[in-house]
Amino acid sequence: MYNPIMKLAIQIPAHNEQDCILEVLHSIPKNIKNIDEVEIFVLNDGSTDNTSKLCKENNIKVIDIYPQKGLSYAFKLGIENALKNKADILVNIDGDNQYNAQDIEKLITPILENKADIAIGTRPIDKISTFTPFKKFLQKFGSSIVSQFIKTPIKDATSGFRALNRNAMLKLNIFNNFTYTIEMLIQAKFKDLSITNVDIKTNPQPNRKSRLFKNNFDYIIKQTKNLIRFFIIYKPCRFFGIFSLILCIIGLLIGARFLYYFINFDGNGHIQSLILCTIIMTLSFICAMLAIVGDLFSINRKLLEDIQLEIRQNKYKK
Ligand SMILES: Nc1nc2c(ncn2[C@@H]2O[C@H](COP(=O)(O)OP(=O)(O)O)[C@@H](O)[C@H]2O)c(=O)[nH]1
Ligand SMILES: [Mg+2]
Repeated sequence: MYNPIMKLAIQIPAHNEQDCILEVLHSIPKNIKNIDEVEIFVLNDGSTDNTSKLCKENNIKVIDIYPQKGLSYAFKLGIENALKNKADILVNIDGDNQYNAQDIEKLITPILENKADIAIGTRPIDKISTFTPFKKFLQKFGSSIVSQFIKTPIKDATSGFRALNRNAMLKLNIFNNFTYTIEMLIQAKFKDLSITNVDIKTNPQPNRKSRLFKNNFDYIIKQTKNLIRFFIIYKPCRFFGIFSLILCIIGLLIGARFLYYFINFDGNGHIQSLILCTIIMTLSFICAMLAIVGDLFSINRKLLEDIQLEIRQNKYKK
């Protein structure tokens, strides 16, 4: 049922995690069922504390990134590293010890059994005492928007505890420069990668400051910007098409108003309606053009992605 040699890569993105990183490293199980080889590496991104030093002292491989390039960049680098080292499965677990590493075995089971390409560790959000009710709401609301967007149930869209098989590693191509979590799910949908949710446990955490978001408001702004951007990138025709249609309807109504007065009241006045109608119809036309151009671009992107996949498959042959 399983491949003879199964290699698991475990990557830990870390930015100033000297207080937690060793705890994470020590909690990773030594033996994992159906896994023959494990490679652990820390993606130390621009840390100004002793994160890198502590890991090296404990004989853990560290990929140092200086200056800081952000979580998405580190994640992408981790995928390249895992592919280069011929890993069959890649697990990402955060360096803040939020996730219980004992669940790695549970997380990778659907991947080992070929039931999914990507497994997302679902936190028991309601039970996390350090999350305020508003943060809990935001997490759930965010996941429901992503689920609707990709028409796949995702219980914890921003979880940093997730596993990918080789197929997903080869196909994913994260390009935003902030966080990979939501983009990865959206790309998975458009690249026919299957996703499953796996319930996992979290560790009790001190009330630490997030390395990614300043506060809830910052979280909302950044994630909303990201979602709009993904909508434009992955569904340009629908995004600009909706705008074009709305503007067209408004323009037609204003135009009809002008015509009504023009025909019934000797054609005097209401020239402002005509000007407004022209402006709105022009904007509608521009949006329609953007929808078409965006659609052509996305076809182009798909072709480039096919080429990239073939290059990667050759470069990282097992
Ligand atoms: N490589 C890299 N990792 C980061 C960066 N910012 C945060 N991280 C790591 O990403 C993980 C998630 O960050 P965290 O602060 O726990 O975010 P939160 O759980 O959303 O509050 C942790 O392991 C951080 O150390 C960054 O800029 N680069
Ligand atoms: Mg965290």
